[in-house]
Formats: sequence, structure tokens, C-alpha cells
Amino acid sequence: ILLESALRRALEAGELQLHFQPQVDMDDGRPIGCEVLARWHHPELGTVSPARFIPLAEETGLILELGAWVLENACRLAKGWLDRGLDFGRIAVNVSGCQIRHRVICDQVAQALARSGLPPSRLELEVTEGFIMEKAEDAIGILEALRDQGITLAIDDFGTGYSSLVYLKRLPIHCLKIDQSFVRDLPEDREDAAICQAVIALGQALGLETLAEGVETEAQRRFLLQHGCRLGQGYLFSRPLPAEAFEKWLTR
Ligand code: G
Ligand code: G
Ligand code: MN
Ligand code: NA
Repeated sequence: ILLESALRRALEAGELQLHFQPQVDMDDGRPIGCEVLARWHHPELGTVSPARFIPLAEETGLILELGAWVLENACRLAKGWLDRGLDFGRIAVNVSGCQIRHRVICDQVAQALARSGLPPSRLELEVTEGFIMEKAEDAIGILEALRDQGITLAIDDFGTGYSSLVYLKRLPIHCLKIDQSFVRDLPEDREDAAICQAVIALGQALGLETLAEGVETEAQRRFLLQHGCRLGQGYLFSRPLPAEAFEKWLTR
């Protein structure tokens, strides 16, 4: 309860910050996008990990406000970059299943785009597999409404939930994000290598982009590229960066 009221206050006090992790074309290193990751700098607790405060926000319903705040600020910053001629590609925002389940996501996206003036094609939403499959029929309708706003959709942590291939075919998504747990032990681990190859082939067969997460080594980058996964994100390219550092990274 202490943490809950602290989080509520944090939203108002500006203790939440957005970091941006570059996503690149692993062939030439060109930036193709960035993932937005929320950070909480608590005056006494220090930095609280989103792995800790996002679940809390979901339990308390605060995720609806927090999610709206993240979307608005991410779109506003991204529009500023465009105005200054910084080409970041697209900006990928994580959304919680709660935002979709309560159907607030369509209005939140419309409002963030309208207020910021960011072209919809610049915004991508990352949704987790587990949530989509849990209520697949509902999810399809909501995701279609989002796509109709002109944004793109990615499935986050792909392979860790339980995807039905039937739904995958019907979902209006455009990118599969290969979970970092499958990338970590590449290229030595034969099972992980097989899983990555299968996901890449699935993406190709369905006409979807695949983006590998958690790429940390040159050997991982080479393996993924060789097997047809061009897009990647991870410490090999850059850690998540505060806005100013990300702007510098773009103009490096
Ligand atoms: O940034 P990493 O550093 O620790 O993030 C941990 C987890 O928190 C990831 O699973 C990420 O998807 C999630 N996360 C980070 N920022 C946000 C956000 O703004 N909204 C939601 N729903 N999840 C987020
Ligand atoms: O669940 P989601 O994929 O949204 O969260 C991304 C998480 O992965 C964040 O916590 C981010 O800080 C972390 N991350 C990003 N790149 C790397 C990496 O190369 N290695 C590891 N171990 N974690 C990473
Ligand atoms: Mn993500
Ligand atoms: Na992920």
C-alpha cells in the first residue's frame, strides 16, 4: 500500500521517466526504431524497476493512468525529434493487457497522437502473447481498431506465451519480437537455435517482421542475420538511454 500511494504520487511529481532503447537493422547498424521503457526514480528508494512497479500498477488499476502518461510523453518526445530532423524510425510503446481489456487503449492512442501531432505510422504498440490469446476474439477486434488508426503492432516476448497459430494468422500484427531468453545462449544452444530459426521462418511465411531482443554478442548478431532476422535490439547496439543520450546516439 505504501508503494501504491508512492507510485500514485510519482506520476504527479514527475518521478517517472522514459528511456529509449535503439532497434537497428543488424546488417548495417542503421536505426529503425526504439523501445520506450519506463523508469521510476524514487527520492528514497532510488530507481525502482518496471518489473516491480508495472505489476503493481496493474493490480491497482493505476496502469491505465500510467499507460496514458507513457503514450502521451513518448509521442510528444518523438514528434519533437521529427521536428528537429532526427530520424528515429518508429517508437515502440509497451502496453499492458489491462489497457486493452478495458478498451481504453483506442482512446488513449487517438488522444496521444492528436495532442502530439505524431504521424500514426511512427507509433508501434508492443502487446504480449499471453494476453492476446487469453481473450483472442476480443483482442482481434481491439487490435484491428488500433491498426485502423494507422499504427503498427508487435507481439512482445514471442514464444514465451501460448500462441495459437490460427489466431496469429488473423491478428493484424506486423512484427514478432523474439524473446531474449531464446537469444541468450545463441548460437551454441541447439534448441534455442532451432526455436529462433522456426520463429524467423514463421514470420517470413506469414509476411511479418521478426526482431530479436537481448542481442549482446557479435556471434548472436551473425547467427540471427544468417538465418534471416534483420532487426535487433540489445546491449550490443545500446542500452536503454535517457532522451538526451538517445538523441546523441541518433546523431553519432
Ligand atoms: O526496462 P526493463 O528494464 O527492466 O523492463 C522490464 C519490463 O517492464 C519489461 O517487460 C517491459 O516490457 C516492462 N515495461 C517497461 N516500461 C513499460 C511501460 O511503459 N508499460 C508497460 N506496460 N510495461 C513496461
Ligand atoms: O519484456 P520487454 O521485452 O519489454 O523488456 C525488455 C527488457 O529487456 C528491459 O528490461 C530491457 O532493459 C532489457 N534488455 C534490453 N536489451 C537487453 C540485453 O541485451 N540483455 C539483457 N539481459 N536485457 C536487455
Ligand atoms: Mn517490450
Ligand atoms: Na520482450
